[in-house]
Amino acid sequence: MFIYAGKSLARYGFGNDHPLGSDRFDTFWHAFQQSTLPEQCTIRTPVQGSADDARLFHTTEYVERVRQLSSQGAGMLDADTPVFPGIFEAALVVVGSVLDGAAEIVAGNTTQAFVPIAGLHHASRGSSAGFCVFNDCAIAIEALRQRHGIKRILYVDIDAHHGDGVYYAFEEDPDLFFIDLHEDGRHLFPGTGDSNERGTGPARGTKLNIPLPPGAQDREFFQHWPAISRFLDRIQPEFIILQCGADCLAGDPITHLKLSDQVHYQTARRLAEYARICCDGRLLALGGGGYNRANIARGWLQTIRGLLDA
Ligand code: ZLS
Ligand code: ZN
Repeated sequence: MFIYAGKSLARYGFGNDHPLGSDRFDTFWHAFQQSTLPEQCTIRTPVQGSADDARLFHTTEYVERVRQLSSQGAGMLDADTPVFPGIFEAALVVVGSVLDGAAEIVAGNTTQAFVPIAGLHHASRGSSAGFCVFNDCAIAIEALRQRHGIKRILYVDIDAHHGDGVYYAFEEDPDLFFIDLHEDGRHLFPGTGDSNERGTGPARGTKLNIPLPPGAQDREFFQHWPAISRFLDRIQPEFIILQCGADCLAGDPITHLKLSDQVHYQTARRLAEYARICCDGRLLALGGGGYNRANIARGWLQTIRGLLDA
């Protein structure tokens, strides 16, 4: 398994007074190095993507707006996403690393890759949202199609927040299979992801939105797995993307789910076992949210363990 790690990835953060602070990568990296996982992983240097990479999904106007604000070094992209000097380059490192991971998997140099900090699932084609400048998940989907000829992709998201940027971009796309377990939108951003949102037109039935009530525990999470297994049984993806946000764990300061890191371990392990059957094990994992420092380390490390144990 490839793990993307290095100072350039750590630059994607909004400082100490913001939930998505600049210390999240270091928290992960410290815990990773204290564990026995490095023996089983290959560390890869983060790669800075290009504006063209971002434009696989985003509009030229939006990419140029981010570049412009970044060089000004201040302002707001949206109410949750402040600008800092170099934010354009920092966001492109996330994108480039995710695209490198996808390309390495497709090339057969590894079957699995993990990119911490990535999984910025709220940005839409023309705008940022909720701490997310470029939607690396959606960019990876477009790259797999446009550059690697891979059409049928499964996207799974266990971040506490609904992956609206991915869902709405591919709502009508019958070849993008989507499973998203999240805290329901009554008290949580972005407010979407109702269970009746199952894809539209030719894509009806290709998406599974599973809202969980505030305070939900592991039992409620695993209760949905028989339905998830039935869904997996009838699709045949060629590639799997897992957004494994750690903000669904008990103790997160901005969400209300009370899950344990067993959800990360089990989700990763089951999907990696499924990947071996349907797509030669090809799975790209993206870190996602997580705002309690101990939880980031636990959720992401358990994801890596689950992937390796499969
Ligand atoms: O999924 O809840 C909101 C939107 C608001 C409340 C906050 N104000 C600032 C804007 C309007 C309704 N936004 C969420 C976004 C959560 C994004 C999650 C990303 C991901 O995990 C993937 C990486 C939100 N929750 C908490 C905050 N924003 C928030 C709390 C505290 C602060 C400080 C810094 C910034 C402004 C004041 C901020 C945001
Ligand atoms: Zn989140």
